[in-house]
Amino acid sequence: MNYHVLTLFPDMIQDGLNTSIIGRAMAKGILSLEAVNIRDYAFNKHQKVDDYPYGGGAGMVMQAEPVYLAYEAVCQKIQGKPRVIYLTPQGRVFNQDMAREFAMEEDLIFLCGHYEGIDERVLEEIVTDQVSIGDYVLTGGELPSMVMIDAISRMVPGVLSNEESGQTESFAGNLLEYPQYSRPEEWHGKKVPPVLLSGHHANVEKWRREQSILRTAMYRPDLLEEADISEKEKAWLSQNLKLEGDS
Ligand code: 6GU
Repeated sequence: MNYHVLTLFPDMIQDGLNTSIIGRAMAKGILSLEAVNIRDYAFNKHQKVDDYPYGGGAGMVMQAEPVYLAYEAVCQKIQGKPRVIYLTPQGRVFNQDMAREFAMEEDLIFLCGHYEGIDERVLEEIVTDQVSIGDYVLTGGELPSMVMIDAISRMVPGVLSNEESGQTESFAGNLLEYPQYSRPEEWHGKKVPPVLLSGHHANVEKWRREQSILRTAMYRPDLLEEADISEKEKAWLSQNLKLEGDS
C-alpha cells in the first residue's frame, strides 16, 4: 500500500505516522508514505496557493492549479490514476467497512484542504471519494487523513502480527470488544472475573462473547441492528438487559 498525501503541512503527516505499528510496517516496506507539498506546485512569484473567494465572504480558498499539478505529479510517478480521497465534513462518515475496502487498493491519494476549502472545479476533476471522520469541524484534512491511514493500514495484510490481528476486536461482526484484565488478580478491591482464571477455554470464550453483546447493547445500541448475533443470543440479551435495568 502506497499512500500519497497532498497537503500544505507535509511535516505533520510524516511526523505523525512514523512511529509504532505503522512506522514498523513502513520500515518493513509493507507500506509507504509520501507527503506531497502542494506549495511546491505553486509556480508563481510568492508560491501562493490560495486566493479570495469569488462572490465574497470570509476566508481564503485553495486554488485549483497547484492541487491539480500535485495530483498529476503523483499519477505520473506511479503511472496510474489511483482513488483520490478528499477529507471533508461533507463526506461519507468513515467506518471499519470503508477501512477494509480502501486497504485493498495499491495506491491511495489523500487530498487535505485548509482555509475555507478547495476550488470546486479541481475537486470535480480528480476526487473519487469524499470522506468525513465524524460530525465535528476540524481546521484541515491532515488529522482526518492520518486517522484514515492508521485504520486502513492495520487492515493491510502483514501490518499486524498474529497477536495484534484484527479479527477479534471492536467492530468485528459489528460488536464491541469484551473487557480485558491483567495482573494482579485484585486491584483497588476489584477482582478479575473468576471465569477468566478458570482455565476453561470454552467458558472463557462464551463469557467474552456475552460481554461483547452486552456492551454493544449498552454503549452502542445503534450497532446492534447490524450485528451477527443468533436468536438464542438475542433472547439471552433481552433477559440480561432486563436484569441490568432492575439492578
Ligand atoms: Cl475529513 N475534515 C475537516 N476539516 N473536518 C472534519 C472532517 C474532515 N471530518 C470531520 N470533521
